[in-house]
Amino acid sequence: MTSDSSSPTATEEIRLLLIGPPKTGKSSIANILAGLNVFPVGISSSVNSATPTTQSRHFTNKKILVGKHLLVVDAPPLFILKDSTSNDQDMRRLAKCVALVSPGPHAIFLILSCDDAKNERFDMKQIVTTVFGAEALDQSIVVFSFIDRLQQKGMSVDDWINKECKQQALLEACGHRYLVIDSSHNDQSRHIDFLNRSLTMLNELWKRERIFKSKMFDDIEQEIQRQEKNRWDLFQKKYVPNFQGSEKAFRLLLREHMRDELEREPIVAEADYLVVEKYLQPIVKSLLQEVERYLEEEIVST
Ligand SMILES: Nc1nc2c(ncn2[C@@H]2O[C@H](COP(=O)(O)OP(=O)(O)OP(=O)(O)O)[C@@H](O)[C@H]2O)c(=O)[nH]1
Ligand SMILES: [Mg+2]
Repeated sequence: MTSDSSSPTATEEIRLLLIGPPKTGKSSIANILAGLNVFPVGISSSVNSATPTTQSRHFTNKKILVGKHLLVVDAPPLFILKDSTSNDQDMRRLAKCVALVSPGPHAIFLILSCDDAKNERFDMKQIVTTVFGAEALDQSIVVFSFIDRLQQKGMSVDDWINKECKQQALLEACGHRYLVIDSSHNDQSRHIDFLNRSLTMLNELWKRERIFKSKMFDDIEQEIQRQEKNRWDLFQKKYVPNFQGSEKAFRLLLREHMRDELEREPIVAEADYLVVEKYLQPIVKSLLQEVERYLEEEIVST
């Protein structure tokens, strides 16, 4: 949740949202992009876990790009919606991530494991379209994790993608943008190639100056701006005297504080939640149908 304090004069940010099925390495990859261990790894995000809703969901890396911040938002797994009692909490977690990445992500990392046949049974293309709209795929990058498992089987990544991977429709819809990683370790020096490729792709998407525009993001952004306005005087008094950058840089700083509050203060999350709830209700319902379909297939195939 905390952000590092260097480079206060950046005026731009790239907002990146990480999504995918459970246990595909989302938080591990978020940590690699953050350059720090800020996202809990290996801790279940399910509703049964002790502190699922208090997990950090965002971090701003200010050192990885010149003149730009990289906001990393680690969404909860999209398919933990196993029963109707979990809906409310799951929606709240999704709502928080929508608010954290407002006014909309420049890019989505869609994280899938090379080692999990279950991934292939979900229609990922349909799921992204359901949650964010079809245009989101234009800004999505597929990330295949667990490539170490392929190496253990003696299979090259290229062979797996060309011959075994069932996500060809998704890859095509994402303009064949994909990355591969063994995210089981967080040694940045061993991820230089992944980081370079990620930043090149993220910059390309950012340069298009296009973020997802949907009614849900428009409404949540309006609500956040309303809350920012309420805090404007207070923030000016608190931060302007020591602030060296432009007004644009100051607005970025203000949003950073808003995001920190959003993670900390349930009351802010509540107001934002009410705004996105009406959009998320049908989305969660539709995801539930997908999970049910998957569970039925699972039973049939076992
Ligand atoms: N072998 C291997 N293990 C990995 C890889 N990436 C992550 N892991 C391990 O898989 C487990 C889950 O990783 P997380 O990063 O917590 O996965 P997640 O997608 O955030 O999990 P949820 O938030 O619960 O859905 C941890 O034990 C990681 O160390 C990988 O590329 N290869
Ligand atoms: Mg996680």
